[in-house]
Amino acid sequence: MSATSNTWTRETAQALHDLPLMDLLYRAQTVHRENFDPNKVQMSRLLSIKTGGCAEDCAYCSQSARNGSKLSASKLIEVERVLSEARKAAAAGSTRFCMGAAWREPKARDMDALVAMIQGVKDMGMETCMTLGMLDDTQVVQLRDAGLDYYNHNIDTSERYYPEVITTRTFADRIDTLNRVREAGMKVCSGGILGMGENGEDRIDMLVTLANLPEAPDSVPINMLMPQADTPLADAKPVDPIDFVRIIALARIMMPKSHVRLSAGRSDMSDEMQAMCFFAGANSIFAGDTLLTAENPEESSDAKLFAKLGIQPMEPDTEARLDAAE
Ligand code: SAM
Ligand code: DTB
Ligand code: SF4
Repeated sequence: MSATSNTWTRETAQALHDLPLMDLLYRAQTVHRENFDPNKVQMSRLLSIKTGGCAEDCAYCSQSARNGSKLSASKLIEVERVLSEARKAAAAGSTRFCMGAAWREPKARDMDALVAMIQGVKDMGMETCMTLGMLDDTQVVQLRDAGLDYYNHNIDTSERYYPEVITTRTFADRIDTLNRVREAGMKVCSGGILGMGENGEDRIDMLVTLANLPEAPDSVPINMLMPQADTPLADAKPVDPIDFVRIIALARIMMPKSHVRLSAGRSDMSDEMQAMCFFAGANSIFAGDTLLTAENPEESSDAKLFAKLGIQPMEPDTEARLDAAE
């Protein structure tokens, strides 16, 4: 479990963030080495198990029916198809399989298929993760009992900026789902997106909220907006790469025992930027050439990058942290 200090304020976080870059990176790398092997990066494979036609209005998302996106809505895909994709992911070195659905929340009629997917993937020896929208008290128990390891639900941005991005569910709704997941005993994966027009304080406040949860999330995805055609954020201004690296470093320092995931947007990042993110403490990625609907680097180009950097894929979670044997 990830410990949290519970006492981060915007001021203390901002002061770290504003350090000269070399000082910030040195501190982040020091914290990283105290908690993880710095040459190991965890690899997760994503699969969209239900694509498009989502009832929510997230301004960044290609899958929202309200964004007038041209993506047609699919049904929940067959369990067998999920398991065949999971087999390929395991063969390619992924140790976690993350299944995402474009839902506001799962329906009772979907639960049996979701349970079968979790059990089938676990039988292959991979960790399981799902991201299905909001969950109620019954659903968290059903997913936990099926053996779900992680639940991804992002806060996406600061509480202040959130209503500019999503109006169909609140920041508090998201925190409620995160609390339910944690209280049911599953690991929490929660982070956000940079590049949606938020300011520097919003980025810091997002990390303060995450770090001050009753327990810091086990996994913290930091996405760089991938602008999607037909969405309100299609023409958003790109994030400055050094600003992005600073947020990764700050996330590492504020949540020392969490996996910080360099998530969406890697296909628009240079090798050098990704290397700086790993140095700043990122130690998890999505592997495979598609995310949910958007592109991701080819496995072969990630393999080349890892070879150049001397990075190796991390074993499943239990062996990953330096304190795991304690
Ligand atoms: N429907 C579920 C939900 O929103 O909780 C699960 C899937 S949703 C696509 C998961 C996360 O992906 C979002 O919370 C957001 O942080 C990230 N994401 C979605 N579209 C993105 C984009 N265009 N660029 C970067 N990140 C994105
Ligand atoms: C997360 O934070 N990023 C992933 C995962 N959690 C589910 C999703 C990225 C989606 C990128 C846009 C797309 O593929 O449509
Ligand atoms: Fe739906 Fe998730 Fe996309 Fe929001 S981010 S529109 S909830 S699929």
